[in-house]
Parts: sequence; C-alpha cells; structure tokens
Amino acid sequence: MTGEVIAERISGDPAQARHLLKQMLRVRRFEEACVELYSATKIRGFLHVYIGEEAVAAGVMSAIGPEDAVVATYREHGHALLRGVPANTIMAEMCGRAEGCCRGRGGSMHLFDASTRFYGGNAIVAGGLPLAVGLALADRMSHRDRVTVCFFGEGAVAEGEFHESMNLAALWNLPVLFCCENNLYAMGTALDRSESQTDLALKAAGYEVAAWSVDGMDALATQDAARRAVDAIRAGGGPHFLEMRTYRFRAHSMFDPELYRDKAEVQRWMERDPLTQLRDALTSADALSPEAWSALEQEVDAEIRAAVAFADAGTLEPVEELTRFVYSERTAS
Ligand SMILES: Cc1ncc(C[n+]2csc(CCOP(=O)(O)OP(=O)(O)O)c2C)c(N)n1
Ligand SMILES: [Mg+2]
Repeated sequence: MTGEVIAERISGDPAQARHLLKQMLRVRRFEEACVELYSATKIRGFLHVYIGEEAVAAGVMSAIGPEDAVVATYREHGHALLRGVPANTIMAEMCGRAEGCCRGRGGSMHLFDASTRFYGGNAIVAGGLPLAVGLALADRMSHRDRVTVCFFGEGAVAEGEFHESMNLAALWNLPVLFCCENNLYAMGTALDRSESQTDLALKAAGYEVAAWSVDGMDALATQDAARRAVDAIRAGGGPHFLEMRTYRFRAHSMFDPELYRDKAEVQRWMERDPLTQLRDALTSADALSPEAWSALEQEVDAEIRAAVAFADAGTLEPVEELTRFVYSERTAS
C-alpha cells in the first residue's frame, strides 16, 4: 500500500489498525522472550521464530471467526497466540511443562489446541496442507459454513503434498485459504535457486485456485487480502491462495549460522519492519500518542511476563506418565 492509502485506511478505522499493531507486538515480545528462555536452556530442542513476519498472522487471523480452523507450521507460536490460545499455556508448552497446551509433549513445533480450532503446529514441510484440505472436506460434507486457513512456507511448493492439496481443493471446491508465507528462503536455500517458477501465485492458478500476491510486511494489506479471500470462499468461490511476500529477520532456527544471505539484504528488509511501519503510520495519522504506545507496550510486556512466570512455575510430568496417551484411553462404559 502507498502512504496515502495507508493513511486513508487508518483514518477510516484507527481502532482496527491499533488492534493489528497490538497483535504484532504480542507476537514480537512473546518470541523475544522465547529466545531468552532458549539461551537459558529453559526451552529445549528446536526453536524457529517468526520475527519480521508478524503482519501475515496478524492480518489473516483478524479476518476469520472462532468457528473457522487454522493449520500452521513449526514457526507457529504467533499463529497460536493470535488464534486465542492463551500465552500462558503456549509458553508452558514451549518449556515442556505439564500445564502446556499439549501437556509439554509437543513443544515449540507442535502447539495444538482443539478448543480454538488450532490444528497445529507441524514439523513436516507441507504436512499441514492435506490436513487443511481434510478439515475443509469434513466441513463441506457436514454442511458447516467454515473456512480452514492453512499457513505454510514457500519451501512447501517443492513438495508433492502442495500439488496434491491444490488439485483436490480446487477439484472439490473446498473452503480453504492457502496462505503461503514467502520469506524467500527454505532453511539456507533461496527460492530462485530451487524453483524455475518463482511467481508462486501462478503455481496455484495452474490448479484453478484463485491466487494473488500480497505485501506481507503490511498488516493492513494482509488483512484486506484475507478478508477478500475469506468472503469469496464463504460465498462458494472455492479455495484461494495468497502469496504473502515477507522476510524473517532472524536465522532459520537457533542453529543457523546464516551463511546464505548477506547482512545488507537483511538490513533492507528490517527497514520495512511491519511493526514500526504501522506504529509510525498511526503516529503520523495522529491515531497513536506516545502515551498510548507506551501503555500498549506495558500491557503486552505484562502479558508476556506473566506467561514466563506461569511456565517457570509449571511442573514436569512424572516419569510414570511417560507412556500415557501412546494409545487412546478407554473410559469404562
Ligand atoms: C518433508 C520435510 N523435508 C525437509 C524438512 C527439513 N526442513 C525443515 S524446515 C525446512 C525449510 C522450510 O522452509 P519454508 O517452507 O520456506 O518455511 P520457513 O522455514 O521459511 O518458514 C526444511 C527443508 C522437513 N521438516 N520436512
Ligand atoms: Mg521460507
């Protein structure tokens, strides 16, 4: 969006723009805390942060309702948080605590919460796409007016599951919003080194899926695009695909020396930080005073501090429980 369009959008609905800013700030601060906890070895295993990409989840989540479903990847802490999974139970899960949303058995990559219809967290690249198609098929067959949103990285387009999912979703006219978070790299592999066609919307269009690209660094643009797509899906328009052009500011995971991209490129994208862009635009539109911003920061910091304290005070499941849930538990009839 141009500066004028942003100003117009903000003045049309400043509360909505402030809401998006707050949601992005919640994700940013949550993950900064995760990085600290990781360094303190309180979070173990892999950790993939979403810092820089927050405008995608913030915009899209604001365009769906509680009856809809969400499927995401291993870079999903922000998606879970903005879907409505409480920060406390996500943080406890990250720290392997029994109070976590999966009793500490899933960890960072496998957050899951059926009560908010957040169907994971998936460590397999493209693994979420067929799940999303299945959820949407179930909704269609049960005549439920719901949309399933599926987030995945651009690395997924190299997988067979991507192509199978696009094909079946289009063939059966299923209510799925495919939301491709194109941050240009799949671990250390740049998109243009691995794909002959780098216009990802064209790949989806090849399956008769309505598709277009969006500035993924602009939360107002991602929200607009998602609303448009979700409205069309609800009206029976079948699956839609949004290529969200974004960038991760940090390494792929905590174990990545980042030898595949230069610092100047990272710097250029950081100048388009979705959070500071929207904060500055709100400030210039006189829709966010310094006091209001600082109150927002305090409110978010308090939420994250409480989540860390909750996780810290959590318990580990006893060893005797280790094999519980390997098989489903039958209740006596
Ligand atoms: C099927 C499969 N192949 C390989 C991997 C190893 N792997 C983990 S993350 C990743 C890169 C995925 O990149 P992308 O889909 O662009 O998501 P991003 O990490 O950029 O968000 C790969 C190849 C995996 N998890 N699953
Ligand atoms: Mg990627």
